[in-house]
Amino acid sequence: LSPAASSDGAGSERTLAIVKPDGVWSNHAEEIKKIVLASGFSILQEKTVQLDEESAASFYSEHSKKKFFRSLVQYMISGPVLVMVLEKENAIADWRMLIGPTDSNKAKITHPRSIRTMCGTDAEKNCVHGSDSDQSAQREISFFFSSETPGGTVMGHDEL
Ligand code: IDP
Repeated sequence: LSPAASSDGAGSERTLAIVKPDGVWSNHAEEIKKIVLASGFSILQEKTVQLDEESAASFYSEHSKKKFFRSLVQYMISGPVLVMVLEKENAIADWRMLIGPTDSNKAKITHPRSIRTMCGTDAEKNCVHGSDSDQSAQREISFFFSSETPGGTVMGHDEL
């Protein structure tokens, strides 16, 4: 397994999924993993991590100029997150489709069966993350899995 590669070149693709702190606290992680597996994804790697401020800010650095950035970082460090590398054909788009739109309140209207409808609260506390492109997937998988998580504490590690 090469964690930096999001595709093995044989039609299957990798993406990074995160159950964010609100999803972990509300006990949705196991249910989300069942949905992942029932939807045909393989979970290649997974771990539970308590991010610190610096690493959460680095993960979301593309949003550093946004008004919601500080709040987003505080949200992401408010508790442990479950990070998973998912693999299947078309994994990036299919996982984004399963989680639904960014704003959980919009998801409730437009994507009633999405994961963000199930466990998200609003535009910030939306329960789950999914890489938005092949480039993001490669960066995000490397961020969490190519070495020790920068500035975070690994609470559980389960390499499948
Ligand atoms: P995505 O997670 O659906 O790809 P992005 O636009 O990349 O959405 O935003 C990253 C994260 O920042 C979101 O998942 C959400 O937690 C938070 N966020 C995005 N837009 C807003 C907003 O308008 N207000 C508060 N938080 C937001």
